[in-house]
Amino acid sequence: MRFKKRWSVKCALCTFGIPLTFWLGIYILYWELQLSDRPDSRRQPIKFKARKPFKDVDENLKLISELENSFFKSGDLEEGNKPNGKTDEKGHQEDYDVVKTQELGRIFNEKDREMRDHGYKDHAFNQLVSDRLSLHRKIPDTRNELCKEIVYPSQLPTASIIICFHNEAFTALLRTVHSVLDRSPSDLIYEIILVDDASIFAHLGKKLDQYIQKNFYKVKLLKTPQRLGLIRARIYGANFAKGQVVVFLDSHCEVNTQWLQPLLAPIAVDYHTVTVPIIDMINPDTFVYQPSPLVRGGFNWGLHFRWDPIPVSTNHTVQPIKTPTMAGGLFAMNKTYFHQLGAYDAGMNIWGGENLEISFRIWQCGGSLEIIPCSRVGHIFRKRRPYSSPVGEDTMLKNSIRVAKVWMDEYADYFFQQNWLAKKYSYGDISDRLALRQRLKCNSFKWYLDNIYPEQTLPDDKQSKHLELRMKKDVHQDKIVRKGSIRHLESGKCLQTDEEIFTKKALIVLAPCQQGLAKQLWYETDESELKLASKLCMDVDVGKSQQIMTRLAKCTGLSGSQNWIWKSKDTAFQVYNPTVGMCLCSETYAGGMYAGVSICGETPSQLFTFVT
Ligand code: UD2
Ligand code: MN
Repeated sequence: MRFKKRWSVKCALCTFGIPLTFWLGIYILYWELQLSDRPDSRRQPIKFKARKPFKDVDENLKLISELENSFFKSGDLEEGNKPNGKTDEKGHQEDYDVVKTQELGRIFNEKDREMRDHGYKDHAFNQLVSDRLSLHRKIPDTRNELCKEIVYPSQLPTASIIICFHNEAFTALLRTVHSVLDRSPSDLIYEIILVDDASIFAHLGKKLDQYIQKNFYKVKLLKTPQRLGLIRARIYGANFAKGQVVVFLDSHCEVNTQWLQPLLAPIAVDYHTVTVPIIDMINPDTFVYQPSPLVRGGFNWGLHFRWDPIPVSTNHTVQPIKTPTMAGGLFAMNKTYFHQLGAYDAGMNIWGGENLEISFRIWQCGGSLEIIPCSRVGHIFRKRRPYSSPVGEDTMLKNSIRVAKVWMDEYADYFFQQNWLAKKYSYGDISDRLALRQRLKCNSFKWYLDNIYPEQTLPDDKQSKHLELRMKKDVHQDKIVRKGSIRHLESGKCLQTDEEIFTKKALIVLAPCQQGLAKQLWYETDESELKLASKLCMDVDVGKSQQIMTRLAKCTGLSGSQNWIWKSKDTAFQVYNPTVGMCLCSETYAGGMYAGVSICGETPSQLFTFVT
């Protein structure tokens, strides 16, 4: 018996064990080879370790490989979820229509929701929508009709387009590049220089290299040796430029029809002219493209850039408009002049202040800065910056001190009076910049205020406070479409604020309906906002948690998280929010009933009626 048992064990080992070990070995070998062969291999991100300036290396690498694994699948639309517009061969939406674009953020499942939240964390805009849009999508031509009649000279200087980026979303970056190639005469584009400012995301590694190699021949990709910040990264890029004009763009733009010729033409006439397009708004939540009004650049004494109305005397719709300052991201300048004028202040770190510095310098040292109404470029305006300074420095403050000390003479005092922190903040050595100012024999700041920005008021000027207030005042006037209460069909309750009607951030709850109660009186505007008592708007916190609550917030007047689109569902309506891509619903929490949002579906908790 014992003998038999031992034999049967041996037999089993021979028959199953040995072949099993053999095949297991082959299998492991196969996968090893596969992995090292694959361009997106999980080993790939390790390459990025060497140039990573962050402390939490392992945390980041983990995140990178997670992202890498889910990347590209994110924007892919499953059968049945395809956008209802014209799509390219990959199913990404190509044509433009506000309603269709708003649909692109729709969340179909948990994976979508995760992707969207990841995108917000990394980029502060809705990456899910960006990934679902074609890289060649159409955008509305927002120019004044008169612009279309202008004929530009056939001989214009060539441009080097310089786009710096740090951790940009793959599709937003490539859409910027494609829009330039799609909407510029090719003989005017000498090259496009992409400057990768020490990005750590895997999709900006081999995947980007390969995409560039396969799809472009005028695009050069440079990598900064370490994180330089946007100011030094631009200098770095400009040093490689070979075109006659350098044109800077942020890495999340879409240039509009015939954007380049109007920027180059004034430079061809006088190379001291620096030109800026009108910056249209790409909504960070929905990617809806909205035209910007005609305004020009100014600043306040805290040295923050602001938009100013255009003085009536110079109210052009087509002609260039002289502007005291520029927003910073998008402009064109003769390359030699850019260097002659001192490029940028290389002592400035990461972000902020360089736009006022170059504006003051252009004007004070003999140049001219103009907004070109016939050139329009869309830019994703984010509500926050998704990156920080590696050493935690307040770079805006540091850079602004350098601006004040170098260019503003006695007027610098106004800045320091407003900014007590600035008095003690370390700002580095400015001797080179002071020498530059001497060498170029630049005018005083008083000259600049008197001649270029006479509209500017001083802080101790009574009129100034009045003007600031006027500028802050919401110029956006809505049309009310209907007013009444919003009734939840399932519970029969009505939406109302949890607190007073003027209390910001108050949660929206479901309470017994009471006719005429101000807390339940909603005004729907022609921009699809829901204003309570005509003051605050129903809004949602996006990308923060699983359970998203609705709250009251200051009306922004922009399409986005405050948009509520009523979609008929036989007996009642679903109320769709294009920013979160989900529908208004009732949520029960700690015994109370709240208004939240959830994935749109056939559920009675999402049905509402507007009772006028
Ligand atoms: C605005 C400008 C921006 C710049 C900034 C002030 C527009 C449309 N944008 O802020 O160009 O003038 O004001 O400094 O006028 N980047 C790097 N390295 C970094 C940080 C950022 O390359 O360390 C890139 C970034 O990926 C982007 C560009 O610099 O392409 C501008 O940064 P932003 O988009 O965060 O700045 P924005 O638009 O808030
Ligand atoms: Mn930007």
